[in-house]
Amino acid sequence: MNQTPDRGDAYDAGQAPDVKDAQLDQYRVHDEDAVLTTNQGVPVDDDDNTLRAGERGPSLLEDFHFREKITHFDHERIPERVVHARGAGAYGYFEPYAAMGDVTAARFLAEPVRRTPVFVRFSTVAGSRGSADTVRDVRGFAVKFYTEDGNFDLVGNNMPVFFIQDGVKFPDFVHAVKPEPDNEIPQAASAHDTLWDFVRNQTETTHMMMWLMSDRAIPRSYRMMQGFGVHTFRLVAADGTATFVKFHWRPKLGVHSLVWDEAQKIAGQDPDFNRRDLWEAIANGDFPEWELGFQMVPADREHDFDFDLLDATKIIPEELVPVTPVGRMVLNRNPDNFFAETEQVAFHTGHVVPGIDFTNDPLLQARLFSYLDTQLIRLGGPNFAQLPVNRPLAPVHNNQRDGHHQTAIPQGRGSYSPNSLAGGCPYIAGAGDGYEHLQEHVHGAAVKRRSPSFADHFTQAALFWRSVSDWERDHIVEAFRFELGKCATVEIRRDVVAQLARVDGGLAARVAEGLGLAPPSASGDTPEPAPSPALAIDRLRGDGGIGTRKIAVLAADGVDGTGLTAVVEALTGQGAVCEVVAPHQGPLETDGAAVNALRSTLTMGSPLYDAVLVADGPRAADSLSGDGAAVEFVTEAWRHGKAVGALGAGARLLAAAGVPEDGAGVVTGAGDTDAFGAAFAAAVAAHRHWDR
Ligand code: HDE
Repeated sequence: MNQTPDRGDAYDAGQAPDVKDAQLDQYRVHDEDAVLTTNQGVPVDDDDNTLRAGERGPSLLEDFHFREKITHFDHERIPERVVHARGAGAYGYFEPYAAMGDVTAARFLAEPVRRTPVFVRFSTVAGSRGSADTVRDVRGFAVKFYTEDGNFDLVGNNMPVFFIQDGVKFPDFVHAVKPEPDNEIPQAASAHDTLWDFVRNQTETTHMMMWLMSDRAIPRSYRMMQGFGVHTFRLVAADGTATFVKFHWRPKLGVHSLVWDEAQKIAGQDPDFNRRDLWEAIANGDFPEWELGFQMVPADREHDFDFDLLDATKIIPEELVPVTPVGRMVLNRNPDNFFAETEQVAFHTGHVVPGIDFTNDPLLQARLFSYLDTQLIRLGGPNFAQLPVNRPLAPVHNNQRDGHHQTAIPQGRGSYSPNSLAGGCPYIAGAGDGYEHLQEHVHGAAVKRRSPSFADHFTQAALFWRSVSDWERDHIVEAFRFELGKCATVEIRRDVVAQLARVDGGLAARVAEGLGLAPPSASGDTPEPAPSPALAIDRLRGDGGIGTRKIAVLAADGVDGTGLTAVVEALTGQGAVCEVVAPHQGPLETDGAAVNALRSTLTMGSPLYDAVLVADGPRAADSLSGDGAAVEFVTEAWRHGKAVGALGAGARLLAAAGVPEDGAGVVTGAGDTDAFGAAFAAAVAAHRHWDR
C-alpha cells in the first residue's frame, strides 16, 4: 500500500524535501474564517451553554456536542514516556561534508549535495512531563533522519556512556532514579536514597555517575551540548565491509553549562528555560547547528583496546581514535503543535537504513526490543508510523493491515505474500536494494553471564576525573556532596565515598570532608589512566563569539539612554540578545535616546541571563544601588561567574553589590563605547570566569 508520495526526485536534485510540504500540510488544521463544528462536521449553534430543560433545569443527554467535547477532553492525555517524558523538538536538515560511500552504503551519507530532513527531540530523563528543564540529569538527543531509504533514528544522549551494561537492569535503574514509590518524592532529582543505593550496589554505574555529577548534567542550552550515540554501532559498505562506529554531535556554539545554584533558581524562575531557549533561537533565525562525527574502528581492531567496544559504560578516548567530521545538522523550524509533533514522535533504535547496523552490545540489544514495545502502549497501537511526524518520506508498501487508528485506505485484494492476484506486489527489492542484516558468524553457549571484558568499572571513571579542568573537578565534588548530603541513609553516603576511593583518593577525601565523614582508607588498586584532554569542557568552547548570548542591561529612571543604546547596538551587532531590565517595565525617564524596559527585576532574575551590564546615569545608578533586587541581580551574576559590566556611574551598583572592579570578567568604562564594547564582549564570550 502506498502511504506516502515518492520523494526520491527531490533528494536527487539535492534539495531536502521539506517534511512540512511533503507530509504535514495535508494534516494541518487552520481555523481562520472557519465555523465551529462537531467532529462530524456539524456546525454548532452555542458553545457556552449545555442543552437543558428550562434555563435553570437539568442538562439533557441528547446534547451530543457537549458529550463529544467532554469525552474528547477526558481522553486528551496519553501515557507520558516512562523516561525522557519532558522534551522539546525541532525540524531541520542534515547534510554530509563528503561522500562516505567507502564505509557506508547509507545514501543520506553518499553525496555532499544531499540534504536529509530531520526532527530532533531533546529531553530530560527522570522528570515528568511538567518538570523543570534545568534539573541535574542526562539529556536525551534523539534525531530522526527522514532519508530516501526510510527513517533512521539516532537515539542518543548528551553523555557518551550509560549507567548500566545490560538492558535487563534498566527497569531497576529507572525505578531507583525516579521519585520514590511510597511518597513520589523527589520530582526530577537524583539526590535521594534509592538512586544512590542502586549506585553503591551496581558499581558499573561509577563512570556515568562522574558525568552526571559534572556540569554536563546542567547544560546552559540544548544548543550548547554534545550528543552521542553511546553504543558502538556498525557502518556497512556496499561490499559488506563493516566498520565499528561511535556517533558524536558537536555543537557549533560550543559546550556550556550552568552552575548548580543557578540551575536550581532557574527551575523556579523559568522551568521552561531550555525549551524556551531552543524555541526562541529558531524563531529569531539563530538556527542551532551541530557537526556529526564518526569514531571509526576497523573490524580487525575490535580487540585492540583495554575495554570492550560492546560495553556502553566505556568511551573510546579520542586520543586513540579521532573523531572524523562527517556532516552538519541545522535546526530551522519550530513545530506547529507540541502534542502532534514533539509528544507523538516515536523514536526507535531499530529504525535503521541500509549501511547502518547494530553490534552485540547487550544494552543496545535490549533497546531494540523496548522502543517498539513502548510506542504500542504510548501511542495506542501498531499504526504510530502513520502519524505525520513519524511517517517516512520514503514510500511505504507492505501487507500490514488494520489495527487501532489505521488511517491508510489500502486498495485491492492483496494483503498477503506470495500472491498472484495483486501481480505479486509489493515485490521484494532486488539484490543490494533491501536492508540486509550483516552476516556475522555467531556462536556460543546460551549463558546468563557478563563477559569478563566488562568487569572494570573504575578505570574510565578515573580517566574522566583526571581529564577535566580543575574548576570542573570542583563542581563534581560539590555535586557529590549535594547529592549524597540529600541521602537520608548515612550508610549510603559512606559506601559511595568508599566507591569513589576506587576512582581517586583525593576525590573521595574531598567528598567525605563535605559530608563530615572520615576520609576512606586508600583503595590499593586505584587506576591511574593517562588523561584524555578531549573530555574537558575547556576544549569544547565553540566559535568563541557572543552570538545568541542573553545580556541583561540594568537601568532605571534617569538612565543615560544614548550611551545605553550605543552599547546595546554594538552587542546586538555581534549577535547577542540584550534586554533592558529595570525596577519597572515600560518607558524610562532619560534625557538622551528613548529607552524601553522590556523586563523588570520582579519578572527576571540574573540566572536567566549570560551576563549583566549596568547602564550609566547618576540618578539611575543611585536608585539601583538602593534597590535590593537590583543589587541581588549583580551579586548573583558575579557569584555565578558571569561577565559583569558597568558604564560610568553604573559602577556604583557594582560597589553596592560587592563586585570588585578589577575582578576577572568585570569591565567598567565611560563614554568610549567602542573600547568598552570590545572588552565586555570578550568577557561575555568567555562564558564564565572561574578565577574569582
Ligand atoms: Fe532509552 N528509552 N532506553 N536510552 N531513550 C526511551 O522510549 C530504554 C538508553 C533515549 O525523545 C523510551 O519512546 C532501554 C540509552 C532517548 O522520544 C524507552 C534502555 C540511551 C529517549 C526506552 C535505554 C537512551 C529514550 C521511553 C536500556 C542513549 C527519548 C519512551 C536498555 C544512547 C526519545 C520512548 C524521545 C526513550 C528504553 C537506554 C536514549 C522506554 C530499555 C543507552 C534520547 O523505550
